[in-house]
Amino acid sequence: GGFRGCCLWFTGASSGQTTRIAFAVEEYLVTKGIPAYGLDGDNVRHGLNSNLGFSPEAREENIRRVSEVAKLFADGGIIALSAFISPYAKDRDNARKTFDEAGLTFKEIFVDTSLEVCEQRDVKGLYKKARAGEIKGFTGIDQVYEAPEQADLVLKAGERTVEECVQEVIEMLQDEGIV
Ligand code: GGZ
Repeated sequence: GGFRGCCLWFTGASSGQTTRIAFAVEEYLVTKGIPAYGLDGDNVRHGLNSNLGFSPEAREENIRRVSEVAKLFADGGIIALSAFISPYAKDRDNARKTFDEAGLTFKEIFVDTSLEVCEQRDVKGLYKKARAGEIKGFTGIDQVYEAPEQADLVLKAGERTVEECVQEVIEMLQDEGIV
C-alpha cells in the first residue's frame, strides 16, 4: 500500500468506550502489519501533559498538544488514533485544521454513547464522585460535552458491541482507501 498516515480522532464522554474502541482498532491494524498508535489520557496525561488539569483552558491545551503529536505520527506514515473526550467543538475543529494545513487526512469519529449509559457504566466511579461534588468540572455533569454535528462517523456504542464499532471504523478506512 501507499502512504496512509492519518488521524482518527475519537471523541466521546467518559465511560463511553472511546478508548476501548480506538485501541481495538489499533490492535486490528497492527496485527495486519499497518503501523498505528493510540493516544489517550492514560498515556499522554501522565507524561507530556502531566501539567494539565481539566479546566476548559487545560483541555484546550491538552487537545492542541495531542493534535500536534498525532500530526507527527501521521507525517511519519502512522495511523494515529486519538481517544480523548475532547468536549469542545472549537478544539476539535482546530485539530482538523492542523491536519488540513499539512495535507493529511483527519476523520472525526463520534463515540455516541448516551450520558445515561456512561453514568450507569461509570468504569472508574468518577460520575459518582462528580455527583457527590468530590470532582468539580466533570464532563456531562457540571461541564459541557459539545456533541459533533458533522462527524465523519458516528458510533452508537451504547447499542452496539465494541467489535461492531471496530468493524464500522475499518469499513470507513477501506472506503477511504486508507487500508
Ligand atoms: C472528565 C475526567 C475529569 C473531569 C478526570 N472530566 O473515564 P476516564 O477518566 O478514563 O476518562 C476521563 C479522562 C478524560 O481525559 P481527556 O484527556 O480525554 O479529557 S479532555 O479531552 O477533555 O482533555 C476520566 C478522567 O480523565 N477525568 N477528571 N473533570 N474526565
